[in-house]
Amino acid sequence: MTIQIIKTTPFDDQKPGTSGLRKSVKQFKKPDYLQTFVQAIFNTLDNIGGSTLILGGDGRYFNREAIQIILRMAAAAGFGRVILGQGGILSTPAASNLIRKYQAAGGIILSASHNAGGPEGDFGVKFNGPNGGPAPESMTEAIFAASKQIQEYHIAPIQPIPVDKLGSYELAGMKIEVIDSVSDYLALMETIFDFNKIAALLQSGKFKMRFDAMHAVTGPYAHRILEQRLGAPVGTVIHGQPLADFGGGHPDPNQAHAKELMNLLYARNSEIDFGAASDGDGDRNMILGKRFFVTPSDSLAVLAANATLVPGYRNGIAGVARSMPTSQAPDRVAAKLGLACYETPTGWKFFGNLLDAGKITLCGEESFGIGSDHVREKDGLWAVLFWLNLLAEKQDSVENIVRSHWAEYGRNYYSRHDYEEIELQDANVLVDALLGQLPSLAGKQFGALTVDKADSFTYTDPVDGSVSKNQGIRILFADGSRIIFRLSGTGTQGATLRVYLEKYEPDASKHDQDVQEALADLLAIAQQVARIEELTGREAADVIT
Ligand code: VG1
Ligand code: CO
Repeated sequence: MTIQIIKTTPFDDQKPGTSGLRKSVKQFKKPDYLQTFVQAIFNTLDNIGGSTLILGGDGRYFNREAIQIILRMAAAAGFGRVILGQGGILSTPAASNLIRKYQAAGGIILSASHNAGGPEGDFGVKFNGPNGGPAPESMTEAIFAASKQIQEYHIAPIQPIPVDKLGSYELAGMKIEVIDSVSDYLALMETIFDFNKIAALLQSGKFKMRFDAMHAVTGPYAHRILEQRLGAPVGTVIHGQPLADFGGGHPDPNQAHAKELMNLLYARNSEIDFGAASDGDGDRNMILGKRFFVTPSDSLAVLAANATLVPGYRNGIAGVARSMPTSQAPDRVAAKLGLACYETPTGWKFFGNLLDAGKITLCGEESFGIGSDHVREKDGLWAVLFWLNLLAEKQDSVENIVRSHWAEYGRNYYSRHDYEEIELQDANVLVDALLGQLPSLAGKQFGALTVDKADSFTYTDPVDGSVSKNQGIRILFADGSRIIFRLSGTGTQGATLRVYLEKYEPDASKHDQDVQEALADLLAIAQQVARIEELTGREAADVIT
């Protein structure tokens, strides 16, 4: 079959952000837009000939069309085989697992994660390398450079592949295997967790949970694993059917967007003991106890402190890592257990080297993402199973487990305030003004707080020595409190300013404060120093997590 060579002109906006290329569906549907980016990925790969590519997405609008296009381009590029999730569905962690398991050259995951979907929503393309993890910065930069020089792309003629039917197909000499999206992932989870203990808990009749799949990719995974394999009652999984527009919602598992789940757990007479949710592509998680919210930073700390209760980590963990804006709760656990603790920039791609080198076993981000060395992505359902395994072992409530953690390690009050869709220009002025102030901030007094250090975070990768600059502005106080400012790298409209607030409280008699009240003085300092209202017109954040 002849491969078509299509002449094209490059786009100038295909720079991958924190997690792949994310744009509106409208942008992705522009003629040759997707094709140009996919060709740019292929052009930066060596040794494609005969190798395997993993392909799937979170099922959002445009997923199916994009898959047919990418299959034709993969055949033209010379891949020997594509392994495709049935119906074009693969969660991000499941794709990461398949890349590793089948020794693929890499994978393409179609998702804009927690961003809204549908014709008016967003679409995204991520490339993961042979270790199963997001392409490192050196590679995303090479892809961007290639995208600006594309003059043509290569594509096999149209030959629709029946992606809903399991089986093997052929396209222009390339093999396509449509596989069950869940089986390999479920098999991996069975090697890590004590499924018998979790099943006993879920079937005991004394413990009720709800998992909110938010009409995104984890629906099929959660139905299979929680209800069918572990025997949780039918109805445990809510919003379990993936929809192209996620039912109109933001598939973002936080207190603001998982409203229905929050209401179930916070009802005065709630009978639900454990609540969890995941995002569009299945890599994020939110953990709730009865009328109790676990911050992702605390969740990482609790899992690290209790890891040896889980079969997969019985022999202990090598170390932990957290993204810079994530609270320092995990650091305290690492210190006590004598483990190394690394601080990386935001985005999972920075954990890959540490995991590959065996320097860490667990890692996570404040943005509802936690994971381990079992794959090279954060993993929502893995985190939920981890918590279930702990609950089954400890026979205690989520709230008690977290409160006794605080009693032992102290509590890191933590919150993130997002100012969404502000004018790009305003955001840049604000950041420049902040950068300009940094040299004069050290030693400055704000009420009871003294600034110890203020800088723009630079990360030097301890494995390959690569340096990433400008990864967030930090104001560090003498008592360990922190204010961090960052601009989001996943949005598609204007700019989103993220303000991260953290305050450490060792005194157990003060662990019952309202989080926002505990952080009110820090918020006031953040607003004042960054002149947020003056420069953006915003009095308060749009989303607080
Ligand atoms: C956000 C989060 C970051 C996360 C990224 C991708 O990035 O803050 O921690 O790694 O999303 O997550 P940003 O640049 O908007 O702050 V996902 O679930 O969208 O792959
Ligand atoms: Co995600």
